[in-house]
Amino acid sequence: MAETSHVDYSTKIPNNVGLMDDQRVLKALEQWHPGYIDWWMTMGPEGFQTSDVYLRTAISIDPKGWAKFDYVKMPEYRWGILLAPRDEERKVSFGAHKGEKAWQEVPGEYRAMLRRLIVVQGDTEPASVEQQRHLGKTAPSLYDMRNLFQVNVEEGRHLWAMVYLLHKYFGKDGREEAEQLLQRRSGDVDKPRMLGAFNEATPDWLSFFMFTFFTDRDGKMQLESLAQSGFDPLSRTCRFMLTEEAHHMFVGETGVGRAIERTCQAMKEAGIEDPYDVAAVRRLGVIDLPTIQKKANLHFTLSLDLFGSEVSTNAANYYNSGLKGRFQETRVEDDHVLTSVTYPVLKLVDSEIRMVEEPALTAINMRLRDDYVKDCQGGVSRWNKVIEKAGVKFALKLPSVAFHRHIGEFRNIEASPDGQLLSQGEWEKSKDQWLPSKEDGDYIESLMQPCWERGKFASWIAPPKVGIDNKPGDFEYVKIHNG
Ligand code: BYC
Ligand code: FE
Ligand code: FE
Repeated sequence: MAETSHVDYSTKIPNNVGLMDDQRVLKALEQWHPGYIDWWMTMGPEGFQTSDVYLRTAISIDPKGWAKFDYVKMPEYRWGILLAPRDEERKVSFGAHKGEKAWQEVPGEYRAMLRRLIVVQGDTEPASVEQQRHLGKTAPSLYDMRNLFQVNVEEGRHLWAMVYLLHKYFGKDGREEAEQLLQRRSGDVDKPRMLGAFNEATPDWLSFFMFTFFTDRDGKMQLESLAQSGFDPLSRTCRFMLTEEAHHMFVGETGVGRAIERTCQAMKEAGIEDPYDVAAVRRLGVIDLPTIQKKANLHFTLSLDLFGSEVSTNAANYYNSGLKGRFQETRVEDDHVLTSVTYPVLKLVDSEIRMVEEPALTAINMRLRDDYVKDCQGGVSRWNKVIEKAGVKFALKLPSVAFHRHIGEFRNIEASPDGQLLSQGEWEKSKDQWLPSKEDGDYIESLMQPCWERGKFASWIAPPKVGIDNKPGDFEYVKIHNG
């Protein structure tokens, strides 16, 4: 085993897993590589494949110095396989195998379940790149364009991370799954991506920022719970992915925050007090706050669906088998077996939304989703500080978890954002107040004018507080060439 913190750049695929000494896996990955590049060229960022982009590349797993910044053409990005360091003493920390040594090989009895988890995780990564591929053309600045591409190449690396596990630990069926990951397409009716939210469009930059805030945050929560896995290689790869994930959520939170800041500033300058005077605010070329709320409602609820059903035997099996834990499992104070405890779950009972105690094991998805909602709330509160500081009377709010759902307890009912059950007629009448309407979409689209001059930003978004890698405000984050 040549597993070190040193990253080997001598193979085509940078890695710290000793690929040079593992010819079988190296060969399999080298065979997969051209298909990946082909996918990247056809489904990756459209129109910028020859541009020089100021990107960070993971070159080490040292938390203090893991990345380096430089201009790279995206197809030449060094997508590598990087696992967090191995802890020889690591134990399974939950479920029926609690206390056993963490597994370095796939436990035979859990092989299918584990493969399924890895494939689902792997499927989301290229899906998001596909969803975002057309956004470069309408980037509101070179800074934002660079952040988009950074997120995209890292999602590409996350696909590599899962494909490595499939090739290394799952033999022939692993190779087949890895191939399928390059075949499915976001939004395709015949071969869609696996999870709902990853087949939705990301039509504009506000959606992109909402997606990286809400949906990449589901990514964070899922990776956190897979990082707890008793299957050590999965745990280690997820731990390293989480280092990158933080930037994706930063892009989302600051992106929405900067749109809010610009709107409030424009309202102040124009003397507009009423945030609900949408027509007046839109005349200023900024996005009115009620529309930002609607976009948040949409992306939050699509992301809630990614947690699966509130009560799920799949989730119970994943946990009990030691494959997928809870958020910060090792810091939770309980028995980590959960066979004799309950957890409160919001359910639909006799046409009412009620809190019901369910066996904690089957409520694992609900628990992770609760932790997710708390994490989202933190960001929403920070956005509200921006609004408050500007002196505008408006506050963003996360809608009820019963609102606009397609998976789980509330999939067959309609509810308002404050959790009132509605008839189909009432829903149809009101839904355009709560979710982006065609008209809202058209307005936002009209704002999506590219702004590619160094140091300049589109009308609807404020500049960031600091540059990437401490670069000055007019830094040329992307040298477009092919413009
Ligand atoms: N859409 O027991 P249930 C990320 C299926 S994001 C479609 O309720 P379970 C990223 C389910 O598969 C993180 N189908 O759910 C972010 C099952 O099907 P089968 C991705 C859905 O299994 C941004 C059936 O319904 N990682 O990394 O407990 C950019 C009943 O399932 C959906 C993971 O998700 C849905 N939303 O939980 C880039 C981690 N929900 O088996 C990247 C791995 C459920 O009956 N995945 N179904 O055919 C899992 O842990 C679980 O599979 C889920 C679902 C949490 C997704
Ligand atoms: Fe990812
Ligand atoms: Fe991400």
